[in-house]
Amino acid sequence: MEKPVSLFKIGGSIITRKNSYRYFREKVASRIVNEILKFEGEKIIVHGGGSFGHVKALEYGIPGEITPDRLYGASLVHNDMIDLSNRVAGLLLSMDAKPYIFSTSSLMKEGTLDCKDPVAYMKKGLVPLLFGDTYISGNKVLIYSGDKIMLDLSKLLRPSIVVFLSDVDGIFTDDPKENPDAKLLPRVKHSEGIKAKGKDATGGMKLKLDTLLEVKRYSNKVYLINGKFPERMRKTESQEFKGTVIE
Ligand code: ATP
Ligand code: IP8
Repeated sequence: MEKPVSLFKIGGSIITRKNSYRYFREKVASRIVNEILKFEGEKIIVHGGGSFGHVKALEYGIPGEITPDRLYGASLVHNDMIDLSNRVAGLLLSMDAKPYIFSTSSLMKEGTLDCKDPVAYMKKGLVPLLFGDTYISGNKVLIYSGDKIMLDLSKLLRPSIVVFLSDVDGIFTDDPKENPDAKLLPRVKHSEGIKAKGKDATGGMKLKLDTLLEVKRYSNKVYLINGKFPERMRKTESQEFKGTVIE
């Protein structure tokens, strides 16, 4: 019998302080991975960039055409992302899980992410750990976001549950950090009427919402949950669940 597969994206906004370059929130990350490990069956964890990815990507104008300066930026961001991944992997190891980091840029084959190896390693009992990353394609320096990785994995694995963790309670009618009147949407079916400006190097919440809606085509259970309260991941079926269900 096939084991259930769960996919998790730990948003960079929750495990880092997004505006302070390379600030890792170790305690929050630790609580998140601890909750993730309570899920039965096979799992893959993806994490985003936060201040390990977006600060320097924006500073060096990534994505963009190859220039010596931008190549330096790509190298720097890639290295910082490996550092962030190592920190997450360290937490998983300390909890006796078996993380296995795959560098996204090394899995890129002509613009497509080759997920064969991460899936094969998952089937052996390891916990593949992937991350949003810079990569080079043709004459461009590009970014493959953690959200896109989640979509690729969802298409391939048809997971029983897909959880995106971020630093907000879910999807709101508008950015809750900028608009105090924004209302939390417990269910979202389409992006119409939702204001979501993208202000990081990969489009922020705007692109995330489109990706979440696409992920929903490959999994019955797709959620956006606040990573400050990771125990909410186990309450998705209960009345008191707080977060957004993608329908
Ligand atoms: P990263 O991209 O670094 O991995 P992440 O995946 O956690 O981070 P972001 O791309 O930073 O997520 O998106 C989350 C942010 O989106 C929130 O901090 C919030 O301020 C902003 N946002 C904008 N519009 C909305 C909205 N309509 N509902 C909820 N959050 C929104
Ligand atoms: O944070 C992009 O991944 P995301 C990470 O999931 C980088 O959008 C390298 C900026």
